[in-house]
Amino acid sequence: MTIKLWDLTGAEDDRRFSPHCWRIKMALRHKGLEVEEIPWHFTEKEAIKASGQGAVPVIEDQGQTLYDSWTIANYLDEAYPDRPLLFSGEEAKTLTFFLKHWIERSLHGPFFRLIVLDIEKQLHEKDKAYYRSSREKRLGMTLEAFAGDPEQRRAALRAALDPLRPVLAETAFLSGRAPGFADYLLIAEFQWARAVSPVKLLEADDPIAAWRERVMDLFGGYARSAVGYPV
Ligand SMILES: N[C@@H](CCC(=O)N[C@@H](CS)C(=O)NCC(=O)O)C(=O)O
Repeated sequence: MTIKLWDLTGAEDDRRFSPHCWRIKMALRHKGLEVEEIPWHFTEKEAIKASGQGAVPVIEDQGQTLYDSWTIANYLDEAYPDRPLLFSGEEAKTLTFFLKHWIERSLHGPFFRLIVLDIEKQLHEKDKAYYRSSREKRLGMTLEAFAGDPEQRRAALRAALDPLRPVLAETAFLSGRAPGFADYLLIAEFQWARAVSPVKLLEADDPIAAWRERVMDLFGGYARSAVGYPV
């Protein structure tokens, strides 16, 4: 049975920029499950009300509605244990849980600062005022004040990414020899940026850039073929 996924989009239906949805889109390809990706805009809360909250990813599978990317990833391994696993075992799951929180607390902010204004430009007209007011309320300042100087922000992101470099200089994937959910957590941040912003995030000789190429090549170049700017 086809899994339904509500996936955030911009003015164009195929500009899919949600990092949390990218985690799940990669996870679904990893598991080889069939998916119908339904374009969704920030203000279309009604369409996902069965989930009892207002954020995506939301999936519908076998009569169940689920939300939250971590919950969904765990569900996919539990519901489809015979398909390739996203977590190779308890230890991998715990370390990946750490990575999720490190990404959310230490990386997501520097990415967001760099692309916060580019996101707004790509949104559907009906989402623009909601995006600005909800984010400015959360940040306690205007989007412009939060964005600050782009060169400084780029340097701050490159510095924030630093703990990944010694790891990715030695191993093909964050999950080891083969990719897993850890890799999808990280590629999701880069796919978010690439979908909305032309800014060059990494130098060509950065080990993270080589890893990004490898992950973008997975599943027949699925991530690479998404609408966005070249990296
Ligand atoms: N913890 C959630 C976060 C989901 C989330 O924040 N999704 C954003 C899109 S990336 C969203 O739908 N926001 C709705 C809104 O801002 O109204 C997860 O990992 O799934």
